[in-house]
Amino acid sequence: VRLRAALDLPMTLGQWVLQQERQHPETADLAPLITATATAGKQIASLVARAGVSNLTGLQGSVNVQGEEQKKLDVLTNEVLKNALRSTGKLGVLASEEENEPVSLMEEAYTGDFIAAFDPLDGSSNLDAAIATGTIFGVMRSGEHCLTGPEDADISQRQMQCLVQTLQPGANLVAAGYILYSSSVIFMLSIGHGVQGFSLDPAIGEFVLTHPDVRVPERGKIYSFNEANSDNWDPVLQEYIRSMKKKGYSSRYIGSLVGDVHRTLIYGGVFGYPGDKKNPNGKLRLLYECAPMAYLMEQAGGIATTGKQRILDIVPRDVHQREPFICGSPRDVEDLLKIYQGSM
Ligand code: AHM
Ligand code: MG
Repeated sequence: VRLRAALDLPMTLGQWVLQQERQHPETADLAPLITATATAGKQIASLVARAGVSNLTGLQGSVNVQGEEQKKLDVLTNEVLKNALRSTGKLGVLASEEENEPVSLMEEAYTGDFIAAFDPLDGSSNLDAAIATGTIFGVMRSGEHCLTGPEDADISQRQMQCLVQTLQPGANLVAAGYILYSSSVIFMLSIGHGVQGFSLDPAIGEFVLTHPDVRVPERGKIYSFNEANSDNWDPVLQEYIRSMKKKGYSSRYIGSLVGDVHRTLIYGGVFGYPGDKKNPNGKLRLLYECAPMAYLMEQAGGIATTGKQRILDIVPRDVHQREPFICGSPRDVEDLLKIYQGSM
């Protein structure tokens, strides 16, 4: 009996990928990207865990295109993830929070039939206090022009086609996920057939399936907003939070999107970074923060909205575009949407 129990180990991510290839052959070509992301996740987890020891806390001394001071680990983790993904030969373009413009990989790609957008180390302002951080990513398919191009198109024309294709709505995602660096390292992933969660087993150095078929609870008991901004919120949101307090909800807010969304997926409730008078579009970036999280939330039975529009329907105009973002348990988010509809 003890032997059987010892052999009854959870499935590894590698085994799960092989299983998916059989069950959903149309997803088979995603396998190298998933494997590369998982490997980068393990490398980043190790860098984050050792940040204090290896003098990797603090600022790099540079500013990204959004005017944010880059941390040493923002820059390093961007390289780790970028190199892991480009080594698959599958990417035509990648877009990152830490890159001013999308990066074309057409010249070095083997097939180049995917586009990836990512935030390599989200919540990095929490890092020096050893608070949870995460990696967020989304993958889309690139169109034909990106691969072969019109016969007469030169490489620069094709590259331009590819770059434009970065601006696809979240509804076009074929895979999205996050890796949470916290008391455990958790890889949450969807390739369009629900959400699966894998935990890094330090004993074998592999992600193993610990959260099969994640479903967000229909309703939760937690709301998660940066309430310091509430004086500048619209009256609907202010009323919504007041009603939650009356219903006895608790408040939890880490200020690390991956941690806050992960808790919302597991325990239920609502998380939001809304627009306000000072920042009408909030803070979170559509392409590599809101859209992948919205994809996971919907795949787990939840809702993700700006309050007025489904996140996955928004067509980006810019790689670093921000959008108000509210997501979570269907009943909790519907309560907010009802107040918005009543106010129109
Ligand atoms: P970052 O990508 O520069 O780390 O910023 C995004 C982070 C999210 O993780 C989090 O939800 C949000 O910023 C918190 O912002 P605030 O400190 O304004 O509450
Ligand atoms: Mg971020």
